[in-house]
Amino acid sequence: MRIFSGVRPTGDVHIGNYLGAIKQWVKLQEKNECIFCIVDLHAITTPYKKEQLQKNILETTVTYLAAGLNPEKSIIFVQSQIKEHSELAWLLGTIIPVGELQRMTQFKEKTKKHPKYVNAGLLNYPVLMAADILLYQTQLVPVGKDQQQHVELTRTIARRFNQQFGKTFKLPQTLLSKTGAKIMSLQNPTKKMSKTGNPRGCIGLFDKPGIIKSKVMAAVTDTGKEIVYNPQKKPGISNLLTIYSLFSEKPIKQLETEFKDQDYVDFKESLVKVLIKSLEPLRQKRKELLDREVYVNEILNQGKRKAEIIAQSTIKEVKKNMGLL
Ligand code: AQP
Repeated sequence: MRIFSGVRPTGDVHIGNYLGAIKQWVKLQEKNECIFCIVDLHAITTPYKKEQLQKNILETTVTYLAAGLNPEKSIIFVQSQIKEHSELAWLLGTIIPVGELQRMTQFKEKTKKHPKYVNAGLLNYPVLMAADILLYQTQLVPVGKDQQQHVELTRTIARRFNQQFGKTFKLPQTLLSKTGAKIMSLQNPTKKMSKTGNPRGCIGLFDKPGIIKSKVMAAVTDTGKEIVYNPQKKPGISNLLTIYSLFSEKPIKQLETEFKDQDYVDFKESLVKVLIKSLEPLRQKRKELLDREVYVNEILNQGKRKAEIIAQSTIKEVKKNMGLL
């Protein structure tokens, strides 16, 4: 299977990004043809600091590698370095009605979050995402739940293009992580954990042990004191159980039994230990990689060279089919 996915270099990658997306990628690269992108053109659709962008791109690349992506098995590159992403986005933009873009949940949410930054790029975000995916004739897109609607729109765009201009694109499918597709904020378990949300609600993949401890111990819990999974009635503890289960690889049912006679504090203390133990190797790896910037940049250069071959071939076909060549 051909697989494509990416992360916006908008800040420190958190355990939601990891459990919802990156952790799956590491497994998928073993048996598939994987392409993973640092989607910087998406990052500039919301407020950002230009002085910080290159640092964020490097950090996101290092995160991919520290989490276990292997450049021998996966193609890793920066979106803006392959101009065909923007070119295809323009072409696809001509076949998608504006109303469909205005209906996208993420557009509405980001518009609310940044009312002074509602730019045409934000509206066109899903078109660029469709271009990212279709450019590589992708079959599977492993993402968190928040991106599912965009992958569905990508399918619609591909189908419409194929009908209008002849069979050109493969129709991609979303691949959602079974339980980690939507990790919630520790401070507000009805909202997703986010890089640019409340920092206290978000555990960074490389947070130091002391920080992990303080965030988990301060996590919002629910009334009552039972450790049971019930996202409607107990969203806080259910979110923590999900995180515990995914890092410890113990089923939630088993955790409920294990913590039957214990209270929230016991449970949180145990979760802190699990998180610190699981994330420590990633923290070490990141430290080593940050000292090897030349090596990391070479991985991106190589990735660009490989991805470009596929991108150029698709764009040629698209332009031919649209009558532009
Ligand atoms: N809370 C989450 N739980 C599970 N998966 C998540 N993802 C994001 N948040 C969660 C998935 O992580 C991948 C990369 O996300 P992104 O960087 O492209 O942008 P995003 O979805 O907008 O993520 P953030 O962290 O909330 O960033 P900001 O604050 O910049 O908007 C995607 O597969 C996403 O589904």
